[in-house]
Amino acid sequence: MPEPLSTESTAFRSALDVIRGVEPRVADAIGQEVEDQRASLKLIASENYASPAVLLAMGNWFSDKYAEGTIGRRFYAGCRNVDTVESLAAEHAKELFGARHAYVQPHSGIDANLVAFWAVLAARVEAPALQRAGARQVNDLSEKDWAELRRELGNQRMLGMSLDAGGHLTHGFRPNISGKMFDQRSYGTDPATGLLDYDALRATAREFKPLIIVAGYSAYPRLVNFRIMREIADEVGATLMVDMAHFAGLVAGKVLTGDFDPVPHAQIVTTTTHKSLRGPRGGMVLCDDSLVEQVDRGCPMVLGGPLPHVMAAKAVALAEARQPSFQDYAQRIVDNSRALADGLMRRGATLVTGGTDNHLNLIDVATSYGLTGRQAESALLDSGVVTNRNAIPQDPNGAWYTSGIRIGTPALTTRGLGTGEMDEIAALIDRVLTSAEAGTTSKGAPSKAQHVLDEKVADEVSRRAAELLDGFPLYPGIDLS
Ligand code: DSN
Repeated sequence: MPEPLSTESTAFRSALDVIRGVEPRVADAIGQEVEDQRASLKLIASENYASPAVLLAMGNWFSDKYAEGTIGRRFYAGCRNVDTVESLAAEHAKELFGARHAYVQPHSGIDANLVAFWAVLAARVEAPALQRAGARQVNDLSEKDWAELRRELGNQRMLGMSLDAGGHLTHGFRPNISGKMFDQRSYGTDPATGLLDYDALRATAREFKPLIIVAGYSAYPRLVNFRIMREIADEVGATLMVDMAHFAGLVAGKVLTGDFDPVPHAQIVTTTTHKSLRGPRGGMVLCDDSLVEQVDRGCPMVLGGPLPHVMAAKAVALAEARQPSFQDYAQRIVDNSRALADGLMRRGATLVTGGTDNHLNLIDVATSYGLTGRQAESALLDSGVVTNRNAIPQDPNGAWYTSGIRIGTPALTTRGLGTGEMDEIAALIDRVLTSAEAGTTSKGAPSKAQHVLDEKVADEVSRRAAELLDGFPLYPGIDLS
């Protein structure tokens, strides 16, 4: 007798059947996506696999509801069920992170950062201006006072981690809206060690006197001491904002505690919910008591209508992250990351900072293998290993071609791979990158984009990667065939 189908298989099969009845190509693409993910050795540091419960919480009638405003104070009627899921998500977030306040509406990391920037501007620039003018709100200001306030809002300074040291575009860089809003200056890492240079940061902060210091990164493989960051911020009168999008799962899982947990130290903390935290695609803001009112104005200040179906999924994911097993997961992410670092370095690779303390590694592929990041990324992809290129400090190849490959362990750790498999993955990466060579353009000139890789190597590594993955099936309880 055939085995009965699991509840999860039945749920996803039925959902796909319903979709197939309207637009079969969408159902096919969804089915193909899970097949592709199952077949991919995913080392992208910002990706993960959400649980079936998180995925299912997103596909429902909450998607139909407008709910601008906050819990119990909406611009639309009929929001009691949205209030329920938003309150649950916020309560779980507060408990999980020990935060005074949680705002779970942001749709993404950039949205969460915009909410945070405008909250700080509202508290520190707008509120004093209103008080000086004896006005309760901006509509009460004279044209002259309003023009003056707008000038002041646009004339503030931000200090953020430089992009090539691992910072993020949304931390005040010109191509992003944050760079157009703020006069930004960057802090970097010590060229000798690759580690954050707090003394240099302090000196820059004293001289530049920013309104906001942003800490947090998307490609720095070490810990940040948030106690020192807060000391520096306090000394120069800045608000400390931490973007923990990459490492929120390590904070939730109590791997990052004390000086390395941003929540007790920063006035405001932003995150995405879909990276190491393993929730649905979305964002979140945590803050202390000083910014609650301003953070809660995120929608409609800078956010479009909240996505209640995603807030429902955030509540489920945050409930999962409060389980003891999540702490074990978070520790395994870091153990795996260290094992990958050791395996690569033992085979001769140079890693930025000489290793890792978190979920990611940054391989200097120019020094190690004579390749650009772009060439290394493509050679690895040819061999079934999915990574992304990333700039390294003082990158000679710039932000497009880069000299680095960023690799992260949250996704493969969710799949169950452990330190033994990481050593084998290090061997596969090293095999590909020692075999790959820089290619040439169609006119025979040296190219930073093209690479040459023996097909036999690509096939051999792809085969071994597939065998490795076969031992750790993704969503083993779900059969769509
Ligand atoms: N896209 C995220 C990352 O890969 O780090 C950040 O924007």
